[in-house]
Amino acid sequence: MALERTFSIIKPDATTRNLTGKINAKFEEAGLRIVAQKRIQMTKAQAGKFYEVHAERPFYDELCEFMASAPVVVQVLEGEGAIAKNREVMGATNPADAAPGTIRAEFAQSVGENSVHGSDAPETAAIEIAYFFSGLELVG
Ligand code: RTP
Ligand code: MG
Repeated sequence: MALERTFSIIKPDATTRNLTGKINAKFEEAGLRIVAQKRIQMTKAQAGKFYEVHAERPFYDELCEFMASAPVVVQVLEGEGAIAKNREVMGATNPADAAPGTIRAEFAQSVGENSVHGSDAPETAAIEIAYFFSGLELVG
């Protein structure tokens, strides 16, 4: 499998509970390298653009409100098959369905406040990385 990069967000429910380090430890234990990382607070409009694909979903407004409610940590993770590996470490969207030991099983509070985001495909990973990071900020 090829070395790949994926985009990750540690969401407001996790940053406000001081879980950034514990979540990063899960990534590193799984062999994912954090090659870029910064803590930012998004506006609701910026969150809305990021989650544009979900604009028609009933939870869209609540999701954008939540993502702008407190700081998030945006990051780029690198590793062999990083996109799939990250989603495996994250666990299912709904923490009630997440496998034991996954980030969402251990830390998520609900299907909405589920601690992490991870890209779902190479195309979305590239778009999402470019939305938050310049080439100069990516140091492999
Ligand atoms: P993400 O994009 O954040 O990595 O999560 P995902 O792929 O596992 O889930 P997705 O279907 O893309 O949904 C994006 C985010 O929207 C929130 N959500 N809320 N209230 C609800 O029923 C509901 N469903 C989804 C979650 O924060 C989810 O991660
Ligand atoms: Mg998704």
